[in-house]
Amino acid sequence: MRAHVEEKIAYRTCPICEACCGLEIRMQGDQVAGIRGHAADVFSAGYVCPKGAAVKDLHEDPDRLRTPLIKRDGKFVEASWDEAFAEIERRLLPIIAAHGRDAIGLVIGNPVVHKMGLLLYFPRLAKALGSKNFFSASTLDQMPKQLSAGLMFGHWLTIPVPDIDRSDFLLMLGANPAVSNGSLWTVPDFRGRAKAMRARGGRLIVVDPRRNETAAMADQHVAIRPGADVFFLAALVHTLFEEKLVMLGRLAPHVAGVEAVREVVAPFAPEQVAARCGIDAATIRELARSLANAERGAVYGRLGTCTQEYGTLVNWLIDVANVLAGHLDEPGGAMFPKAAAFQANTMGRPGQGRGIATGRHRSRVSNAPEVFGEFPIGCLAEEIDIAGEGQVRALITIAGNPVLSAPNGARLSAALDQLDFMLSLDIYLNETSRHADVILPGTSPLEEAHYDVAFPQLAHRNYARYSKPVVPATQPAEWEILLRLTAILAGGGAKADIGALDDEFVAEDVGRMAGPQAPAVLKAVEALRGPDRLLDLALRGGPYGDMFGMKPGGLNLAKLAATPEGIDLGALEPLIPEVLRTPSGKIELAPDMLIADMARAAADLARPVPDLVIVGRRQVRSNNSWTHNLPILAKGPYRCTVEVHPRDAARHGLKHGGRARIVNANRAIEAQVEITEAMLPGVISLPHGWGHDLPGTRLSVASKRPGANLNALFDESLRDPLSGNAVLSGVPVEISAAG
Ligand SMILES: Nc1nc2c(c(=O)[nH]1)N[C@H]1C(S)=C(S)[C@@H](COP(=O)(O)OP(=O)(O)OC[C@H]3O[C@@H](n4cnc5c(=O)[nH]c(N)nc54)[C@H](O)[C@@H]3O)O[C@H]1N2
Ligand SMILES: Nc1nc2c(c(=O)[nH]1)N[C@H]1C(S)=C(S)[C@@H](COP(=O)(O)OP(=O)(O)OC[C@H]3O[C@@H](n4cnc5c(=O)[nH]c(N)nc54)[C@H](O)[C@@H]3O)O[C@H]1N2
Ligand code: SF4
Ligand SMILES: [Mo]
Repeated sequence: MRAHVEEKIAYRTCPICEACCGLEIRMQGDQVAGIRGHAADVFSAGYVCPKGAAVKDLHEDPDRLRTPLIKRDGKFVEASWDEAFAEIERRLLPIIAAHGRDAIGLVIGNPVVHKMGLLLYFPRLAKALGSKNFFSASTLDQMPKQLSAGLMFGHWLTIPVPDIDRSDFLLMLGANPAVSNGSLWTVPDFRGRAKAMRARGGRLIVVDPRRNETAAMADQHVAIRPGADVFFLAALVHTLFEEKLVMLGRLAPHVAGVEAVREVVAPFAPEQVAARCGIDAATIRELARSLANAERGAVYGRLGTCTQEYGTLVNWLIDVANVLAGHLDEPGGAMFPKAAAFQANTMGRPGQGRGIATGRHRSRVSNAPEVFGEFPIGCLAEEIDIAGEGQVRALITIAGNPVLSAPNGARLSAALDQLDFMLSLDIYLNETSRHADVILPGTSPLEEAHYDVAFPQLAHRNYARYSKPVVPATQPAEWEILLRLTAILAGGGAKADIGALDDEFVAEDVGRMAGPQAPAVLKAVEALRGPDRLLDLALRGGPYGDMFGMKPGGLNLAKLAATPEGIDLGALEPLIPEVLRTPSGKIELAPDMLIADMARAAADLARPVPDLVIVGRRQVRSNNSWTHNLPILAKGPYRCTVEVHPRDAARHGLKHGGRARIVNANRAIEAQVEITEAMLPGVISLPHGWGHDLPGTRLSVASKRPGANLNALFDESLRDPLSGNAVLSGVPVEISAAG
């Protein structure tokens, strides 16, 4: 007879992508019986994708690490937490003593932003480490947008997002939210919202070299040559000026640099760029007119606009177009969220700030400028494998898999093997962590509380939501692991009292922020520890907060925790000028760095179009490099296919379902061919994050269908020089039938 197990329902924000859907989790005792969308969730209203349900598989995955591993004589052996921390201290500190702090590199991966404990505590570790060799997935992803937004609006995270529910015109470049569910734009159920917009008579236009799933549901697909967005947008902005469509409206007194923009786009008439873009001039002009004439519209660009040589320029021109067409900070246009907690643009003096700077220090080998405190991740391998003063000799990775997710993993793999010591905080023994000397297991997302620290700053509607842990902890929380590492790096030792260290840090933070009120503020949160305490502080002192009792009815953690469906904080509202943090207090439409970089683009306009280039794509049942081990997502049709237009297939002798060899200089991979009209001729597409056939991993499901690693084709030194972002798109390749 089976013992009676109690059923209960728990709620947890999905930890996988930026849509941040609310999950409803049916529990039988400590077992997950099923997961679906939380219908009463104020933000996602029951929407989920197949990855949400896969959180069950993630929680249960037998390959997910549950004990620390230490490599002894080339083999991983299980170790206790005490042994693992002692080993880290024993190995790491002598390297710092002999070679200084820059000898330790730090790599932060994408899942960090989806876990409250990791996101709030890695900065403490980074600070204690004090190394300039800091790298993250940001330079494989969104750094160009952060840089352009930082220069224009004064803060790295003051990024406008389309107010889709009130919009009637959306021009989208290099994004596929119908599959990705949105990025730098937290918008659960994009499809539903886009359909509603179209039903209202609105127009969705997708500019992309692939007729992607979003283009397939759009009013218009404009097929652009990869990497030509800078020319397309310069021509669009040119047209706004030429046809007298510029309307600054309410923003006029808050915008600087309009004339400089007019001058710099002058050479880019639509007729001049049409050939390079593969888009005729009439279409560009029509889009400019439609954008300007739209009552409520926005231009939005995402990953495909960042992973190219002119990423920062493209992302800047997107917002230039929003400003000039009168859509920035207008309802139904591109607006700024106002997050309930943790956001610098709701702190300090409204309307003015220090702005941002880059290049405060440079990387040792390539002299790449620091951007937002980071070096380009493309520089990681050379910082390790090129000997010399200041070389990286040890590495800490936190939820990152750069061997697959960054270009030229082969060089990086070889470099990782040369390290004196490597530590990974990860849930898997995978392509990157296999190189570590110590792996500390991350937690199942169901074991820890959660608040979306980053995404409300990018959400199409203001909201706040908190999830309690769903199951009891079976190991130290990730924030505790990070604090212990912080203690080790700060010299406090592996056995430090991390509770006391946490108290010290919080007292310091509060002292800085609350001045004479600090003791009362600390008293107000004295019952809390860890991320919860930081969250309560941030909520209560934030723009909707209860001000520690001074504003009764305001937000605090207790109130949020009692509301698992979340609290809706309303539609986005105009925030200019208060959101600005530029030194001038204006929107800087023409930052010097960007105006100067336009010369690089201009010189490139006549470059001949390569015969064949490759771009990436995302798929509903896959998330970057780490969900291929989850059975529910791994099943079904084979996915790591190279999409090829029929014309290219014919000219290269490729057969549907056959194998192709894809070559870039001396790098080659093989992939299964999928012939489709979705591709622009001359462009092929392969998803990234695959290539699970490397030895020494523990990914029993993923390794059965390893797929090909797109990034193995790419040169790690190719990047947008301003932001340091890797070029992962539009790279020339050759293709042929494989034997
Ligand atoms: N060619 C090409 N390359 C790309 C992209 C592309 O479009 N094309 N996209 C880029 C983008 S946008 C991104 S964000 C990067 C992502 O690149 P990475 O930041 O390297 O992220 P992932 O590949 O998702 O790997 C995540 C790692 O975190 C681990 N992990 C997962 N969950 C947890 C957890 O809860 N705790 C801990 N401690 N670890 C966890 C996983 O096991 C894995 O090792 O890839 C980039 N690479
Ligand atoms: N299912 C799923 N969802 C995800 C992820 C995932 O791996 N799987 N990853 C998450 C992450 S980390 C991120 S950052 C987001 C990214 O989410 P999105 O920004 O929506 O990125 P993608 O879906 O990769 O779509 C990028 C598009 O850019 C196009 N493109 C490529 N090169 C160019 C170019 O030069 N110009 C133009 N105009 N277009 C180009 C590609 O064809 C593709 O359609 O997705 C997140 N959501
Ligand atoms: S769209 Fe899917 S993966 Fe993304 S948060 Fe929602 S359920 Fe999770
Ligand atoms: Mo990303």
